[in-house]
Amino acid sequence: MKALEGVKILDFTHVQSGPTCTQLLAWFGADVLKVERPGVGDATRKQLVDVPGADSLYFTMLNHNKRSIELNSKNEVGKEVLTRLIEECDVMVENFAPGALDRMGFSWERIQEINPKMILASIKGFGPGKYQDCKVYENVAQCAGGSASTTGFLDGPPLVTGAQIGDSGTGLHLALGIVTALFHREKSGRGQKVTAAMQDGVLNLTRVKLRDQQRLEKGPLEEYSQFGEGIPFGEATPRAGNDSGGGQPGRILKCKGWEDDPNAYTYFITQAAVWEKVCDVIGEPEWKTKDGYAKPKDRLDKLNEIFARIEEWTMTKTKFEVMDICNPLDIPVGPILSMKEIAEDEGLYATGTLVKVPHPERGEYISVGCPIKLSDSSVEVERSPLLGEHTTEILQQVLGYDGENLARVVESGAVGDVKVAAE
Ligand code: CAO
Repeated sequence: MKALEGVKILDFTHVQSGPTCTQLLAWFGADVLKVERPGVGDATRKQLVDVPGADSLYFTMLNHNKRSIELNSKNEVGKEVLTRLIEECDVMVENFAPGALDRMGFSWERIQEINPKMILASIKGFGPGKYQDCKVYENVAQCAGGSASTTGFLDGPPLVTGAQIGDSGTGLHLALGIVTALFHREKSGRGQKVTAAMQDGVLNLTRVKLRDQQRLEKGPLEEYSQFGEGIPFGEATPRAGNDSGGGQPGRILKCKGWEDDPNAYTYFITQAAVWEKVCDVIGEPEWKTKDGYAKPKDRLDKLNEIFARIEEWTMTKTKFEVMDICNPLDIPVGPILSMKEIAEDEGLYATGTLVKVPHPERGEYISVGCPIKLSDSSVEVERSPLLGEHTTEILQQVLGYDGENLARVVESGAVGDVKVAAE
């Protein structure tokens, strides 16, 4: 039995943030019913198309293990079907623009009337306040959540990261809110509203930079490279390049082959506890005891010289050789892996972190499996549904529409172009 077996999710999500949340719940065993506009569906189905006529990777990689029902929630019969879905489901998840659900006629008050045990989970760009009505996308959240202003190099502009911390990050936050509310419902017997704002999610993931903002008010941030370089601090947490966030000096350094390979680099941390081993490995054993080098604080104004010397050594090794040499010595290093290298890593397939998924329209594709492993609730990644693939099945099996009633719903056009076999 899967951990969330028996939990029904009314999945009204689209694009990335909401779908990542409901995909996780589906992987843990919930029955996720994805509601999509008839004939159109989630906009990502047709975004960044690589196989003409087939659902895009953008869609397929975010919507595994779900069932799809086409439903126009703005016409009368559609509203009736949606009401039945709210009655039958435990959780409703949505990431529409602010106010869209109210405009559809399904306010939180109305949803509670229909099903007092319902948990309504929503992602919005901002929480209550001056920006609450804004539509928000990934990079807007990264900028508003403090990530962009603290990412990049001191002499360059703010940078957004490749990791989708605004969308997928907020989806993760919402998933935790949902299972917490389900746990609470076991005791209280009531549903509740769960909201996660993308700005808040990004800020939560960037909290060490708010830590530094407050430390900055008491004096310069001594572990930042700019301190050792004698560059004065401004009023706000600065961009710190590739400095490590935990206070131990770290940099990205070139490795053998860097001239031709844009990813022939390693991360290298001169962790204080293993400084002596670092000195031995790079061939500077005298730095272990030398004045100005032996103590972490004394090294801060020499980090450029020290890392230049370490880089002289890393440039004689591949990033994997650096890992093989340093790892047994507890010197923290990490190869910069390209997406190509990751996609070819057999070890990640063995753990289910990467999966190959067959698809009737596009053939086999690679996806990221469930990154969270439960020993008693295994995950089998199933392909994403075609648009409306389960419309009849959901109307009949989940909602109990049959015979004339089913024909009435289908003929109304509320559920798209569905063919119902004569009884
Ligand atoms: N039947 C009928 N109408 C439907 C429907 C259905 N099954 N599904 C959606 N609609 C309607 C909505 O009700 C809405 O109508 P109104 O504008 O009349 O209220 C309309 O479709 C458009 O929905 P939307 O405003 O949510 O979509 P958008 O493409 O204009 O905006 C987005 C997209 C993501 C910016 C917006 O949804 C948003 O801000 N969401 C919250 C934040 C978020 O999740 N952002 C991350 C997105 S991933 O980068």
